[in-house]
Amino acid sequence: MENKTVLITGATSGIGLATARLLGSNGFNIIACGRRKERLDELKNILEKDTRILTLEFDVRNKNAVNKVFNSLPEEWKKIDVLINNAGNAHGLDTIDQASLEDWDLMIDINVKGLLYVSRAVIPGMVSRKSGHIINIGSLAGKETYAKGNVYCGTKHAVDAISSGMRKDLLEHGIKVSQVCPGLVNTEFSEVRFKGDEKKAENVYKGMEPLYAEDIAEIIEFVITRPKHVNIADSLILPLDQASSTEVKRS
Ligand code: NDP
Ligand code: 8X3
Repeated sequence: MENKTVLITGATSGIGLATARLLGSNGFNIIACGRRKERLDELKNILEKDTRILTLEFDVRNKNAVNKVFNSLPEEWKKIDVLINNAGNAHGLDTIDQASLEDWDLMIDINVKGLLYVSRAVIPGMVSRKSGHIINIGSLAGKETYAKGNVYCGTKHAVDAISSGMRKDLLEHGIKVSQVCPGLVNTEFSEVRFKGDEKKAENVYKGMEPLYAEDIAEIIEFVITRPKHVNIADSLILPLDQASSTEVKRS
């Protein structure tokens, strides 16, 4: 049987990188996306020993760039079987009266509009083939809110609603839509949120064992490899040390 082609946004670090490495080493064809070219090149060097890999360098916020990239995909890469909408970050952790408008723009533009631009470019091909699988990376922050998480939580609640709406729109076309929602995962996420402040980033995971990117990659692989009639519509994955956004057991 022909190997499936999986497109992963945000494949240069954290959950996206671990997923590309796991799926690539298990024979899936990989389209790895991100802005950091050197990291995409590095991933390509590693994975091309095991599988076929195409790297695409673009910013998901740039509607024109997204359209250009997808309109000029090489013929043999046009059939995308699985889309993993993973690119995203939190920017800042501030109260609603003090947060920066730039941070809000970044989160809304990347986590919501970027996900939509890529989806809109990929889904019509799935519709015409009457098959495909979209996996949106949501968050515990899309199921509840926490102080100072205002707009990040808002974007992840939007991913939750968009995932559910997508599933309804794509039902008649035989396309699966799944959402994978992690709690605390130790990636570059907190470094990005705190704009490179390593001390603040480390404190997020202090005295507790968070999830690792590889844990979520394994869940994503499980979601993708279910039988044709089974769709894992939603999933919430927490570390043992976390019960909610605000209830974390620390030593
Ligand atoms: P990382 O910071 O490690 O990875 C983020 C990825 O997103 C990078 O590959 C980055 O690539 C990409 N990205 C960011 N901005 C853009 C952009 N404008 N255009 C294209 N790509 C972009 O974080 P995680 O792996 O933790 O995050 C992945 C997803 O998981 C996110 O959606 C996040 O919200 C979600 N999540 C994370 C949790 C956590 O605790 N870590 C928990 C729950 C959900 P590059 O910079 O090269 O463009
Ligand atoms: C990332 C997890 O709790 O930092 O989505 O918002 S959290």
